[in-house]
Formats: sequence, C-alpha cells, structure tokens
Amino acid sequence: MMGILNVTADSFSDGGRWFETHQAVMRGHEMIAEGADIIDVGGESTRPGASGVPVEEELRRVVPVVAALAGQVRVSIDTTKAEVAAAAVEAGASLINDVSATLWSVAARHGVGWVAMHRLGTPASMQVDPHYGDVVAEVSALLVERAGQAASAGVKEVWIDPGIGFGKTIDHNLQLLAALDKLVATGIPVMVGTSRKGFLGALAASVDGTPAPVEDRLPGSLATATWAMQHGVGMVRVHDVAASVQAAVLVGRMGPGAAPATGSSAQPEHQGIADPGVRA
Ligand code: HH2
Repeated sequence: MMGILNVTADSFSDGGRWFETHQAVMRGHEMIAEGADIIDVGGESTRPGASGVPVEEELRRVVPVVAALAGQVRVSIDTTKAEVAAAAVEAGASLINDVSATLWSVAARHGVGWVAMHRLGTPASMQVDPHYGDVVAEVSALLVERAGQAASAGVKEVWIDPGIGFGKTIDHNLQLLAALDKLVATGIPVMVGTSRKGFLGALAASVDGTPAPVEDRLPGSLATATWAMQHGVGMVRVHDVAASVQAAVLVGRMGPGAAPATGSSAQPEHQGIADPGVRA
C-alpha cells in the first residue's frame, strides 16, 4: 500500500493540506499508523494544467519530509526531475516514482527501485483530446520497453504503471483497468493509481451531470483499488490508506493463496448471528 503525500499547494485532491514540512510529516505518521507500506512524497502536482515547480522549490518541499520519514517507513519520491530524485535518495528514499518514465539511469546510479508510469504528453496538454489506436497495446509496449532499458542499465527493482488519468479519456482508463491482467502477465510488477481521480468523479456524477467532488470519490477509489489487487497488481497508490488497507486485507483473505481462518475469525458463521452486536 503506497500512501500519497503531496507537499504541494495545488494537487487536485489535497493541495495545500500538507504544504508545510511539519504538516506533511504528521500526515506521513498518520499513514504509517494506518498501514501504509510506502509513503510517496511529491512536491509538484501533475494534475492536468498544473504549472511546473522550479527545482529549488521542489527540493525545499520534499527533502526535509523524506529525511524525517525515511527511518520509519519506506519512502518513494514522486518526481520527474533527476536532481530532485537524487537528493531525495540521498535523504533516504529508496524508490523513484517517475511519471515521465525517463529517470531509470538515476535509479541505476543510486541503486534504488524505479516506477515507470505511462503518460501521453505533459500535464499542460495531456487531457486535450488524447488519442490511441489501441490504448492497452500502446501503453503496455512503452512500459515493457522502458522496463527493459532499466533492467539493462542495472535497476534491480522495476515497477510499471499504466498512468490512469495521464493523457487518457474515461474510456481509456476503463480499458486499461479492464486489461490489468495483460500488464500483470508481462511478469513485471505492476502498480496503479486511481485514487480520487477525475474519471471516478465523472462516473459518479449527479443527475444534472455535476461530477462527484473529490471528497465523495472513496467508493470508486476503493472499488478500483480492490479490482486492481484482485487482478494481481502488487501496489496501489492511495490517499485513503486506512480504508484501502481494509480492502487489501479482505482481498488477501479471499484470494487463491489465502490461509484458512484461525482463532476467533474461524468461528462458524452462525455463531455471529447469536450475538446481535456482530455483523458479517
Ligand atoms: N498519479 C498522480 C501522481 N503520481 N504516480 C504513479 N506511479 N501513478 C499514478 O497514477 C500517479 C502518480 C496524480 O495524483 P496526485 O498525486 O494525488 O495528484 P497531483 O498530481 O495533483 O499532486
């Protein structure tokens, strides 16, 4: 479970909430307590239309937060800048989460893991009429190619991510989620991030067509994270860590390799019915 920590003023769902170092570190501690395995620290929003952040400012935002959390949990750095990635690794990050899928040589040089995410265009342009011949085949081909380059350069831990919402229509996002099996079948570990994204708002729009606001997108976020985990995705990137961990525990307990229930959770079903306080 990767918890999202945006040290930004303008992220699409939590911009400004964790902008000061102490707020961000506090949020990181909360997510650790909620069960996050990795905290993904980012200092530049990638939402459609976002403006870039100068390197010095991005460093100022992320490095102290990475340094404060790195002793307590695994930390990834969400950046497209080689200099920021390198500084975050120096501060203790061990995974570079790269939405540009171009920084594998930085990961190789520093001996850390790397996430290659697919995107079409840049934040400024990516949602302006994105087009693909076959979105699943094109996204998959690019990711497999980049993962191969990273492995050849010596990166030991490579993840691929279809980049939900990055130069994709609602239909493209749904096609990619429907085809997660194909990405998983490449044998390269897959991660996915759907949390609170715009397509979930659009699909949960009210009768007058108004998209569901970000704070009302937990149901879609959980449904898609659960779907992804069930289809073999190894890591989901989420804002709502506690709720997503609950979903992950259930998926783990119901999956093919799940261990039989032990202890109190092994009680026969009917025993719960006798106790009005217990509900399945
Ligand atoms: N999505 C966002 C940012 N980084 N990294 C990966 N690997 N996969 C994703 O889907 C992904 C990502 C966008 O979400 P968020 O960080 O919440 O918003 P913003 O970019 O506005 O800060």
